[in-house]
Amino acid sequence: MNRLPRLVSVDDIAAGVRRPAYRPEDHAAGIVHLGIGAFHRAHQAVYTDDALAASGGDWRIIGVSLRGTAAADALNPQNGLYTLIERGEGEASGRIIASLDRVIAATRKPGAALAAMTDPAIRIVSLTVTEKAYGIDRAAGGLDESHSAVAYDLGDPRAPSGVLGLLVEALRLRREAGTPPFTVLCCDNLPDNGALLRLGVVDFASRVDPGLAAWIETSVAFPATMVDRITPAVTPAALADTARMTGRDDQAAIETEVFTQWVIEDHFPQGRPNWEAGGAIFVADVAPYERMKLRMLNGTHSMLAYAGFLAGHTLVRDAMADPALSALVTRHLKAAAATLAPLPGIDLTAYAASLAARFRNPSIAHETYQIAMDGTEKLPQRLLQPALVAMEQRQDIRPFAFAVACWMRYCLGRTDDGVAYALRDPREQHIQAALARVDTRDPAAIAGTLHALPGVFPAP
Ligand code: CS2
Repeated sequence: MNRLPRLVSVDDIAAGVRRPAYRPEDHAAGIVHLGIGAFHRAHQAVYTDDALAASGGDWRIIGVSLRGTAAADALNPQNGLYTLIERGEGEASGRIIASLDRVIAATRKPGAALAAMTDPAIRIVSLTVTEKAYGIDRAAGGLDESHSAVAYDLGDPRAPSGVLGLLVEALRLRREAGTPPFTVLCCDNLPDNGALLRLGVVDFASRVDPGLAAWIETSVAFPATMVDRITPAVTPAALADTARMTGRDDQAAIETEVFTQWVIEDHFPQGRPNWEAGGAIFVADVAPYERMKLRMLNGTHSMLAYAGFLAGHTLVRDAMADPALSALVTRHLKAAAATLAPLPGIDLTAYAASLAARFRNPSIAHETYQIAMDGTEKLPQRLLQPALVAMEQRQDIRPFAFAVACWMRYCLGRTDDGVAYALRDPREQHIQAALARVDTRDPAAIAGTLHALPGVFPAP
């Protein structure tokens, strides 16, 4: 097949694909986003696209890749444009997103991320960098000095490359220049994500300059958010579909489900886009929504990912087609819901049913192996915290115990047929070394060893 021309302009798209209702070049950037992966492009960038169309403003996004260069190489030649494919029942729909201004590959251009973050035009720095990138010790409530990026940046705080180091240095430079601070918007699946990131940033700053730490505490806003949209890693098949749909070669296309949700604490001293236009909900306290999503969606997702992967299912939808696994999903959703306080206006039974339907979505190919990644970073908020609540409330904890047991079995790194796989967890080496010392046919020995991993399980 001849190569199609590359997507470079909102004007040359096939009919049937939705175009932005604004001219991208009319809007300057107001947001820097760290971690410009599939999820950001399927979620916050889409709300911003809706906000620009509805209310205008200088709110386009400068994306930053902290590790790779693939996003920059895919998006910059396309002027930041990409296709969003939404898949639900019926036909998939395509839409061009124009809220992204450009992408900085931080490893290629040291200093470029800081330059963008210190530009007075930037009023929000948002993040989707995954749980493991922060370097915050959640059990101790402060900096994790053993985290490689944290250790490195503490050694050379003026030339940072990690998340906390970049935020602190950018805020230091803004303070020095008399530029108002940006609002820091954490969009990762972490409990109390705003407060948690604030804790990490302030603790890092206190090692560099206590005056700066005090200024951050009083002057910088860290609103909490709950983000939700199931977005699988992009596949070559999705890119081929996009080409058929748009008539353009788009190397940055994203496919996602139709459902999307964003609940945000409304605390943006330097202003914000009109994200309500995309359906975002602003509330005073995000925590109950976040707990609901982490325990019901993400906790059940993790259980299904481990159990499904071990049972030989590559995709979530195939695992859901297995009656035994789907019964476990129903059981887990019910147990997780029972740990939550009632939320006005939310029917948890209906929410559970909608989650099961989303997991079953036949047009979304979400890999169990993708969700299984980084278990030590995910288990605490998804499974262990609700298990503690269930224990306190004298509810059945077996669904949580089962899910944790599946993770433990997964940690052995070998299927029942003896096929080895990589754990893909920041503590992978630690887990492997610890398990190498025990008899892996002895469940109590495995459980004891994994319980002893520092900072994962709550203290007895
Ligand atoms: C998933 C999430 O990969 C995972 O761990 O549970 O990415 C999930 O798909 C999203 O949080 C949905 O909003």
